[in-house]
Amino acid sequence: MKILVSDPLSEEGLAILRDSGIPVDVKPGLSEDELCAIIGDYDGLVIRSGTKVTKKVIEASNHLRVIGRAGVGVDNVDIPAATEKGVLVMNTPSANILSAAEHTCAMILAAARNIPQAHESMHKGEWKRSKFSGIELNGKTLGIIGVGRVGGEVARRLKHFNMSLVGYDPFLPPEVAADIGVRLTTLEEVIQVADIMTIHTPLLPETRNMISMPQFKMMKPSAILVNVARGGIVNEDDLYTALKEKVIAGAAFDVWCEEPLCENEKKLLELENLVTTPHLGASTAEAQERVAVEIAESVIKYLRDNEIVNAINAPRGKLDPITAQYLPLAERLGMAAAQLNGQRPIDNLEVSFNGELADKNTRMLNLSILIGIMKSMVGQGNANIVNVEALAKSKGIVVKESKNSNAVVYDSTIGVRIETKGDVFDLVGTIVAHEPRLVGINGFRFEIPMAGGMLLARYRDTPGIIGKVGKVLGDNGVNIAMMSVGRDAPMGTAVMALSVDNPISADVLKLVDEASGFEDSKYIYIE
Ligand code: 9EZ
Repeated sequence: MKILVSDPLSEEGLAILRDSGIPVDVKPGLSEDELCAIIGDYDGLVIRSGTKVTKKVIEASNHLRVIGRAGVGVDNVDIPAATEKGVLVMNTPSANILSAAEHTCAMILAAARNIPQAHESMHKGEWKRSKFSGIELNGKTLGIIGVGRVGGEVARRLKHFNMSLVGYDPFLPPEVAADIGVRLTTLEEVIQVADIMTIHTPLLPETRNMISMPQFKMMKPSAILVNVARGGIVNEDDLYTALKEKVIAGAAFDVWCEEPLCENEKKLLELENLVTTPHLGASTAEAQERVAVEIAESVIKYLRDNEIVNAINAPRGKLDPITAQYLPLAERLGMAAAQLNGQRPIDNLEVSFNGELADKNTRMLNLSILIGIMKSMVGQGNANIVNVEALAKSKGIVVKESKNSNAVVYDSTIGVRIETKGDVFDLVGTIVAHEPRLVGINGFRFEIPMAGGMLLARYRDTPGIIGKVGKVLGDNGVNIAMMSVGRDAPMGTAVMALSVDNPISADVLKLVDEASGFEDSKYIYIE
């Protein structure tokens, strides 16, 4: 296993990578072709904003498992290409929060007191005091659009300048807003009442151009608009007009649609009521150290323990501990069902969650079942949490899920039923003593560990069968670890499940079938 760091990364982050024991190469400044030429050697890639991880780079990789971006924005990574290839993309969404909040405060004060303009004038040898007279924050209203982690920290800080805080956020619980002293109201009211209006939303289809001319016209003519969030939330042509025509008094911007600015955006720099910085929100010693440390820790966790934190292209959220226990079972049931089915196309896939699992979020369990199924199909060995949904879809596999809170016998069971032309494999599994076990197939009940080699067979229940099976396997060097049988009635149809320590070849399986009268036997192997 090997990690490539292809952008400058703070020493504290590099130290964590090196301390993991995984070899680390630091090679900043590679061209796309140079990166393509070496990426095949690496399992992890750590970047900041400099490295462009294009589709070409991702396709040139062969055992790359994770791309870690030290920072927030991942526009330098081709996420769909990474997802298709099963490469996890991680970032560090929280490491910049305080730097972004402090920069927002700095920009607000800079704009309120005309500090950059006065500074520039001083440097020209001037002494102009009335021209740069400003406004106090004391007693003014701060409008916060997006009262998330950054917006909340801005609120906490500017409260101490004796500002009144109003905010708009469709996701913030009212009690959290009350706790930080923000009065939540409509977007329209925030726009109308703010003396200073600051934006802290992501850039999304619904927030792009959220502030355009109609909103500028609703703002106070004395208002100052601040954007340290993302370029594009404010329409830049309308910003130009609003500042030029004094529809609002001023603006302070750290972020732009195109960075560095394109020719069309440069007209904004002629406006004397605009204060601006070149995307410096996260540019502090502390934030850069924090992003490096956080990404190093997350990348190592994933490479070493498969634990996913802050992923862009995998399910997010904390996994409930009971659900987590059942993940290996889910994957093994998928593997077993797919191996029994062979390489035939799957016409129908039904999964069921019974007992206490029925009340859980089962998304990760469904994905694990799919991973098990896909991994058992030829050429799909790279199926993982990142790409399995897309892979399954490409094979026309759609999961039909059912849930039933009333479990019998076990606390919880998972059912995986695969239907193929004329055949059904309906497996039921559970966890006993922390161990995944198969407890049923096509209505027959038994109990056998799901690990390693397994022999499953249907036969007529008659005396002596178990002995015959044992003898043939023993004669052929196959050691039986465990056996369990189930049947519909004495002397009826029976099912035998064996756990074996040695692989059973097709030839040996044929001998077993002949000796015991097995009607339908299958050897499968659970990794
Ligand atoms: C906040 C938002 C949109 C917003 C959207 C999302 C976290 N977040 N915040 C304020 N996904 C409009 C106004």
